[in-house]
Amino acid sequence: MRNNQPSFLHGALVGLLLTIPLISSFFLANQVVGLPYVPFDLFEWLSRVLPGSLVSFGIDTMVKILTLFSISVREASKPAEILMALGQFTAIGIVMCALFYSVLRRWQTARKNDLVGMILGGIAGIVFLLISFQVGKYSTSPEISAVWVLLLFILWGVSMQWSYQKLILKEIPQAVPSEAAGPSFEMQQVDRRKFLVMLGGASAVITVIGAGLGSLINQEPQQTAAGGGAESGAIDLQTPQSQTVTLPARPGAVEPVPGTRPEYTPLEDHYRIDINLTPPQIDGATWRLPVQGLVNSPLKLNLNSFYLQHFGEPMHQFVTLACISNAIAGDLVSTTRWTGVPLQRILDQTSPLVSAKYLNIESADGFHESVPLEMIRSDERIMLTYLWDGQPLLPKHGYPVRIYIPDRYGMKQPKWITNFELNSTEQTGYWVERGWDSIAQMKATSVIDVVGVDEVIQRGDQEYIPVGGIARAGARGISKVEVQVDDGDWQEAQLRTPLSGLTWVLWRFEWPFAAGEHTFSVRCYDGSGAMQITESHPPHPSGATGLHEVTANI
Ligand SMILES: Nc1nc2c(c(=O)[nH]1)N[C@H]1C(S)=C(S)[C@@H](COP(=O)(O)O)O[C@H]1N2
Ligand SMILES: [Mo]
Repeated sequence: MRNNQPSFLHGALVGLLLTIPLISSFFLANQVVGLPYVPFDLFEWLSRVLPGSLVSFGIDTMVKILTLFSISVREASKPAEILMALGQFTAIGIVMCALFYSVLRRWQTARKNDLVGMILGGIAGIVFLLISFQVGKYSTSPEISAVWVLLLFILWGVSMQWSYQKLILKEIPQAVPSEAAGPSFEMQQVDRRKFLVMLGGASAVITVIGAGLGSLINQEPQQTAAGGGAESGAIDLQTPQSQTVTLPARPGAVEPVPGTRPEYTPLEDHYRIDINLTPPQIDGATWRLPVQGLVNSPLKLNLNSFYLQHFGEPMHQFVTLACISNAIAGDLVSTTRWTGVPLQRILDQTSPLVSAKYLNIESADGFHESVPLEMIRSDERIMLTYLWDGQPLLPKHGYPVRIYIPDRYGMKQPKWITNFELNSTEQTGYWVERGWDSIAQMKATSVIDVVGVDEVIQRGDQEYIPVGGIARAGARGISKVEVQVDDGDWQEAQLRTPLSGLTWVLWRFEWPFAAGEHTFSVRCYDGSGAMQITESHPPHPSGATGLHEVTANI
């Protein structure tokens, strides 16, 4: 007997056609009113609860694939993660619907009871809602979020079952018993196809509307710097600083070779790395930062604490920040001007108890780190930062405040800080728990940005090709950069005066022209004269090392 029930594969197809508009509806409501974006929440939640080695492996693989295709990791890593998140959620939808159809095929009672799809949708809704609450960075009230998420999932479940009914080939009472079974069955096959096409059409329409409207509206997070109207006094906190930062004048400084990356990264180009698909959205007006734990007088900071200078004059520092996952010549490194107040000034006001040894830091996204108080006491440059490039931190870069710790990779430096707790014990950092270096001191590295084959310099009757790039060693500075061409001697490059002792150094080397194919290598020495590690090692677990080489045909 031919089976008139829809198959596992029909289920998979319907799952696809129903899950995509589900995603787009979540997206639209998220953009318009900030309701939970369930597919993203699932991805973020998994990346937090799965074992660190697995997550690191996933990130590594992604970076490798992007690098293999010469795609900028800085630009593509978030989009790639977003694709993975959407793909993952769609796959779950497909599998669930396919399994559901298999069950319905075998289980007639369920098939006849319309409530089954609703119940399935409801259960999925509850599970995903709990996940969303776990990730929990939404501004809408939990009740409204709950109603919305449950409603959509129930609708999704009901649609699955309804589609199932539509796809059944009905036993039509036969007028002419013998022959009619064939053609009628085929006509119904045509109806089945028509239904699927119609479902596909509806799915496409909802998807396009949701995605289109959603991206048009794109709810921009609140970016005012105000700190609690009542207490604040009438001060315009919107533009606390001039919008443009003046770089230090360095008359006579070595000129960068054209093609070297900008010494000061335009803010919109600053790399971004964090455990979120969408940054936590913190309302600056209601944001409070408790400083508590083993202290005599706990504090509660708000943005006015900084704008009204409760802790004195702000400090400006040009800083090169880098991600520990960055490959030697990778683009997860950028430079801007950080403004904040030394953390020690804040801690002083709390009169810490002698038993307090660590500052444990918590962030809105569940990220956390710990800094020894000893380190904060001995280093004035450790600061609570609220401006980048003279402007309030962008939401993706940690608005309203983040910490700065010299000489450490980004993984030690939380953004979106929501709690400071002084404690006698250290709370192991987020990435440290996941197998990365607990100190995470920045490695000395140097990179060739450009071999200036089109920038030939004529001096006397000798032609030179300028070669340029960066060298950095955290807060230790760079004392020397050397370049080697082919198997020649290492020769000293010229160093451009850096923006500060905390930034990269641009270097320049003029190489006496010789036609043919040549390999250029670079190495650097930090401020204490220690040479960078030349042995190649991948980023995990303490930051990449090795020589950067570029081959050019001249
Ligand atoms: N709250 C929070 N802070 C965080 C992270 C994070 O995931 N969450 N990532 C860290 C890492 S790994 C890096 S490299 C830097 C990157 O800062 P940026 O994105 O502003 O360049 O932020 C750090 N601070
Ligand atoms: Mo990082």
